[in-house]
Amino acid sequence: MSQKHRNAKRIEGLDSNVWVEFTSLAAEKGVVNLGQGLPDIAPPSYVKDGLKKAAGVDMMNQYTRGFGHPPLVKALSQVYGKVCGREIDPYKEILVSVGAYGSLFNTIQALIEEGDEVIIIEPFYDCYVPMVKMACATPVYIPLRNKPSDTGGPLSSSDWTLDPIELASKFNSKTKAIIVNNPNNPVGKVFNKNELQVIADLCIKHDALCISDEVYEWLVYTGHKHTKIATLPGMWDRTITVGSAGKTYSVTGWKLGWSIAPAHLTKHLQTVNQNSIYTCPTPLQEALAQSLLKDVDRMEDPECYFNALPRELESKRDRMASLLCGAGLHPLIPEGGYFIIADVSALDIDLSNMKGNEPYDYKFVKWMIKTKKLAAIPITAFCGPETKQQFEKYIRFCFIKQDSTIDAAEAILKNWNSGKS
Ligand code: IK2
Repeated sequence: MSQKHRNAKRIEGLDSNVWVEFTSLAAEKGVVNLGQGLPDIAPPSYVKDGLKKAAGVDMMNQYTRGFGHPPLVKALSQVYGKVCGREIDPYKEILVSVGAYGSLFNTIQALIEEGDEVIIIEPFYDCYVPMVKMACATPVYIPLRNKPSDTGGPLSSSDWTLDPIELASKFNSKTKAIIVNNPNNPVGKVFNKNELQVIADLCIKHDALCISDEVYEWLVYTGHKHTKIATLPGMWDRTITVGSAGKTYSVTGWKLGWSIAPAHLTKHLQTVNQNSIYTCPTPLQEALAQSLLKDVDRMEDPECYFNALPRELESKRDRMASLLCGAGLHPLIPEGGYFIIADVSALDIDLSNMKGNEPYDYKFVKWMIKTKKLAAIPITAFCGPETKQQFEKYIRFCFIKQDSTIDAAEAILKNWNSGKS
């Protein structure tokens, strides 16, 4: 092959992708898909109607401001001004991009470079590592560590914690940033204020940035509270907070995301955005703006979607947990997000005859799709090379699904040991 046809070095080794691989396996006929984080519940009607209305206005079908449609950045500044208890400049401190992916990409391309180290907490949302590598920087991993259950009952994601001494040992003069995903995908951990304070203190001590991926910020279950790390003392100036319309309103196909950060950081993100995607679809941004404006005035109301969705999902979470327990899998009850991970080791399925040098969870999910017609996602897709063994007994199920989809999963899980499924 001609040397000129070779890939650029910065994408070397980044060709495999869990979504590409498992989404196509899960698409096989008859498979119940609890894999990718894709809601099959209906989005709120005012959100869908807003899009119809926006597309009906001629000028809404043309380009809008590159850094974010003005009504949308203004609506975001109102929502997050309330949440953060400070004024947020819609034009200088907010940037709209193509999903949270686009916002993370802008952030990492704009602020991370060769020689930098970026601390990533395992298990992590999978795109962080390739994005850091495409910026020619080095990911430095730290795993959440779990304590065994005293009771033999289900563990909570709050039992998975960072060791503060281990975390401190990862920071040094090359540390440019830490990426925090709160609530975490795939574990569902909601970092409490004390845990965030430990991270914040280290960021301040080492003058590091914090990239806080908060796409599941509204999805927090009873007894837990989401805290924005940007609101801790000394953190606003060094934090880029990332959000997603897809996750906020169950419209993942809209692919609109945003970053919120002080002006001195946002201006660098804007440089990447204007030279890569330039702008996002106007009708979607207009519809999102109108939806946020509807909700900003009723954020305390239980019927506001920000409160109604977690309520609806909490019962789905509990149902999934009990179905998994019934089939002999050991779930970790998530405090937030819409995924539940489960330890499959007690099932003792021998997969040594399966070809390929893959971790156990990859083989298990492939076996489960083929023989049980149930799709999930292997957790080692969310880990660095050193911790694959620690996490290969876990797989992740998505529970933002209609009751009928969960009924279909129930039928499979209830027949798990009968050979009927
Ligand atoms: N950050 C996190 C933590 C995410 O979970 C996602 C979306 N993930 O959904 C796929 C899955 O886990 O099954 C993103 C960022 C990207 O969000 P967006 O769709 O807004 O780009």
